Amino acid sequence: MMVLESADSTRGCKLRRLPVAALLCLFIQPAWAADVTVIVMSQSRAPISDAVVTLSPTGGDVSSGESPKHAVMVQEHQQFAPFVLPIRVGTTVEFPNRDSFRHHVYSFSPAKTFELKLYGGGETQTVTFDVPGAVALGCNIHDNMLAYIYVVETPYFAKTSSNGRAVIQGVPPGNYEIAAWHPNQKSQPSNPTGNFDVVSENNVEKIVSIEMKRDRRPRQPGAFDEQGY
Ligand SMILES: [Cu+2]
Repeated sequence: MMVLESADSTRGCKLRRLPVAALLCLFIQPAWAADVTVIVMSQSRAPISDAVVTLSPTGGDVSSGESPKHAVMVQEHQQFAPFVLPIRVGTTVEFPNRDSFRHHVYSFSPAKTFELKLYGGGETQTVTFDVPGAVALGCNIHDNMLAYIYVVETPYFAKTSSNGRAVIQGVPPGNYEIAAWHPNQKSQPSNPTGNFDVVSENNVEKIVSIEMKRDRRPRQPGAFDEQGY
């Protein structure tokens, strides 16, 4: 009796102890995909959090792949959260105001110029982002409020956590260009940092270095101009 024990050939099939089901798995097995971990570091080798990592298929076909159609940028405690929100083109972002006072959210960025005029606590406004690029957010009432929405075309993207690591799951076989973006990096927009192949379902780990400005989050009016958005 043949029982398929290979992790390679039974990936995604939970009925590996049944030979008939195992054979069936050979025919209905979905295409494999790999998880790609990208570590983003500064020029001084410090891990960079809140960096957006993208994998763009060589040839530019970004039409396939699933990604969320909705995302949330909260206003709470007189701050935006998260500080950086990566989304795919076409995503609608909700802007719930969870404070007891009003906010007036706006952006002058070319990728999305918009204004959500004064709205109070408990209210939510929505904006759909159709153009790739960095969108710097501010509030007309509270100058300290600052956040970024980074709109990407590819379905393969993730944001680094505090240890500088981002995991992009379910990357199908192919050749990809890696890019990393951070609002405080020296050159804007993001610079592609090279290509690599996903040739097996073995997970891949890559290290990307980006040159950062001084470690600061601009809190003054006019800071957007300095950022070049
Ligand atoms: Cu505000």
